[in-house]
Amino acid sequence: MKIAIMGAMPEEITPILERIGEYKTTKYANNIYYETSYKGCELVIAYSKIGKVFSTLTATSMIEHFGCTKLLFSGVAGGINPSLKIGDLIVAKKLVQHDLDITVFGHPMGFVPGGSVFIESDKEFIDIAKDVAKELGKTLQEGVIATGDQFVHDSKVKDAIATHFNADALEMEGASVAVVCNALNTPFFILRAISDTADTDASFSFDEFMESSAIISAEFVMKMVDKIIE
Ligand code: 4EZ
Repeated sequence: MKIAIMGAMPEEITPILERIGEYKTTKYANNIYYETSYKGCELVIAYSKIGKVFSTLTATSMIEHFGCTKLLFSGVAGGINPSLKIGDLIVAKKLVQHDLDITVFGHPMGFVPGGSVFIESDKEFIDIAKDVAKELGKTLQEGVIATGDQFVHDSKVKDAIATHFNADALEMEGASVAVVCNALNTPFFILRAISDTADTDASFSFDEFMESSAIISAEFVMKMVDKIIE
């Protein structure tokens, strides 16, 4: 078994690399991939850079070039659901591209012919996550994550995404990774810890909390890896 662990920004994977200690670095497709053997299981770790295009490239490379058969994403997100506070964890039950818009042709938001509005994540991984949360005594919310190529910092924009997709959190990579994994039959899991609430002070909140929230998510994902390879 070879597991891909990805984030979008360096801060999202650094806690994982620090925990692992030794790894081999390989350059591929304008990115760096960190390969290691962890408790007898092969891991490929990388941050993609921000947004749907870079995350698509990295997820595809990890599966098609590096041969990963499962993918775990760790990172931070803007909270929509008011029950999500800074540092809280949310796992995606399903994901949607909130900025995919050919509605003028009568299609629903987030839909293009041949695709689907929502993509569901792997149920087994969600069950493992629930077990991990229980063991750690942590609350883990499950919900809809909306992805788009913009850092949302406006309650009106946030509310529109919330209403339209019933979304609980938003970020910039999850749904594109989901599209790749779904197409390539690779079980995947998207975990995010809240760094801000996507309104006017989102950028300040992000700057203050992204590092601590990224650590919360990364530590949880490593506990998941421990359980998956158990
Ligand atoms: C994107 N990521 C943010 C990248 C910000 C700054 C240099 C997560 C995220 C997010 N995405 C946290 N809060 C968000 C928000 N309010 N809108 C979109 O995945 C890069």
